[in-house]
Amino acid sequence: MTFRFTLSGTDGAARTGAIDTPRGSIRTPAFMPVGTAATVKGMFPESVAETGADILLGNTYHLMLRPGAERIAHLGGLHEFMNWQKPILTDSGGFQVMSLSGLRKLTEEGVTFKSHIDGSKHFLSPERSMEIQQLLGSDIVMAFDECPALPADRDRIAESMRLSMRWAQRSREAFGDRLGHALFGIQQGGLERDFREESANALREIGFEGYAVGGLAVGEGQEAMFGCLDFATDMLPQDKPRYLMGVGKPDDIVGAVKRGIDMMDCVLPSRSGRTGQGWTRRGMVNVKNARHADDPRPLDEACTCPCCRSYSRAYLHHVQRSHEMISGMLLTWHNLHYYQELMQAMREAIAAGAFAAFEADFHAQRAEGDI
Ligand code: PRF
Ligand code: ZN
Repeated sequence: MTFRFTLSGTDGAARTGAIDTPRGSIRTPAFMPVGTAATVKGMFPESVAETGADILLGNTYHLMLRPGAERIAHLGGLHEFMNWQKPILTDSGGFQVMSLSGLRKLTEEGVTFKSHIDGSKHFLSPERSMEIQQLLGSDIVMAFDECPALPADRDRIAESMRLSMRWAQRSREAFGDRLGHALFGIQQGGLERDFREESANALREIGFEGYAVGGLAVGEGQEAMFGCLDFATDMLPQDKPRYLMGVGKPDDIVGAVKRGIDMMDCVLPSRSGRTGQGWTRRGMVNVKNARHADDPRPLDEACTCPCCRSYSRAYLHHVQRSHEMISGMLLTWHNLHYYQELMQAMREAIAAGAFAAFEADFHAQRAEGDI
């Protein structure tokens, strides 16, 4: 069994298809729930699968610190450890070091940093990141990269992108070729067309099984992100999956798919569920709001998830206000279910050549606001 990407339909720049792996098929466009610490918080893995997820995202940074990659390997790998047998994509750690860790020192070799958990000292490099992701048993491994928060000046963006491209080469050499496993390169270059082009050319020259657009959704806003995607995706190979890292809200996702993105991940549906936010066809609903206290209706009457089938807004309001664990559990389930239904609707619309109508309807329903 090998790793294979097959496109089955396109509509404008939007694409639908599937990524086949030995652990199962990933329907694209795909949304990957985030399982940072070997769990999608508040969900059983069986429940995550029931929402329609074909693949999860895991994090090198968190798992190397706790419980440790070697430990997970001895316990049979991440799939076995967390009881998730479908594909797992792991992020490579550099991005999380820059956003989460304490004191850090960046050199050509890699990055030394202090754990955000206990202050202990650690080192990550392209070689060590590839080793950790292999120990975890990741199906889709990300190249080791680095990126500045935006806005940043052009010199800083260029320097960082070129370092990431040298690290991409070292990632490819360290990963080698592993049957059934894939290595994805990550395009950087901020919002600058020339740097995105230089980065894409460097990655294509090295050769990867898939290509991510990194360095977006780091403070630039949706309009600027879409403006960049308008040229950035086109620079990447047509016949390989394209992954937009760390995006996003439902309208970000629709806009990214429209511009040729095949895969995305974001903590939003799970994290915001734990703070009382429910995402529906009509936009975001905060169940904490007093207007829900006596409301016997479900979050979304048209939704078939376990939360909407059996629980009222009044109940969600009560358990959120009381900080009961079931609050985050129910809203996370609903949100992941909504995200997966959105992906399914887009896959069907692209296959039918009806993405423009889908998009118009998506925005019309949101414009109506919450019921
Ligand atoms: N690189 C990596 N992981 C990421 C990003 C990146 O640029 C982003 C940017 N949105 C999220 N996660 N390795
Ligand atoms: Zn629901």
